[in-house]
Formats: sequence, structure tokens, C-alpha cells
Amino acid sequence: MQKKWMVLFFLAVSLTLLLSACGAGSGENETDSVASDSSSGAGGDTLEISATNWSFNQETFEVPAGETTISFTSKEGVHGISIPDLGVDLTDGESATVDLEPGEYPFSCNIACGQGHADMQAKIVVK
Ligand SMILES: [Cu+2]
Repeated sequence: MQKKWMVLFFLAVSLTLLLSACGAGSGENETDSVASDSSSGAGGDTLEISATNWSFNQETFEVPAGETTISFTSKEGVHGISIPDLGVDLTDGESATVDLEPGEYPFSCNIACGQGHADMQAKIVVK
């Protein structure tokens, strides 16, 4: 008689543990999706600039005025960007958050990267 109750108690405890483990699992997933949503939208606009040999992904980058995070990626070769009017210098994988006012901000590659280096010119147009 006593043994039967112990078995029932053991079953009840394992069932509770299983259920709470499942509950915790789905809760983590929800937290993950919320976290990734907020990280992609955080910090105002993001301007992504990338470079290859020997050009940037666009010649003109139009962005609205306000707080913008400029992030730079070098997809081929070793490049960087220098935006003198903003005091921003970035190399591969770096980013900077700036408060942009309307105007034009020319920039160029800031690493001596070879034969096409002088052609690596582009500009940010803030409206
Ligand atoms: Cu260069």
C-alpha cells in the first residue's frame, strides 16, 4: 500500500518537472525573438556601407536627418572609410553613431588599398 503511493508521488513529481521544463523552453524562445526584434530596431536608423575592390556599394547614400548609426563592412580587400566632416573613421566591422544634419558628406577609403584606392569616393546625402 505504501509502495503504491510512493510510485504515484514519484510519477507526479516527474510529470511536474517535465511540464515546467517545457514551459521554460518556450519562454526562452519568446525572449529570444523579442530581443532580436528590439536590437534590429534600436538606436535610430542604420546606414550600412560596404566596400569591395575598388568601390563602395553605392556612390550616394541618402538618409534622413537625425541619429544614425553608420556601420562599415569590407567584403573584399582591406578598406575603411573616412568622413572628415563628421569626424568619423571606420574600418571593417566598426560602426559609429552620429547626429546627422542636412547636407552632403563626402567620404573616401582611408586605407591605402592598391591600384583603385583613389577611385573609392562616395558621399552621404542627408535630407
Ligand atoms: Cu583604399
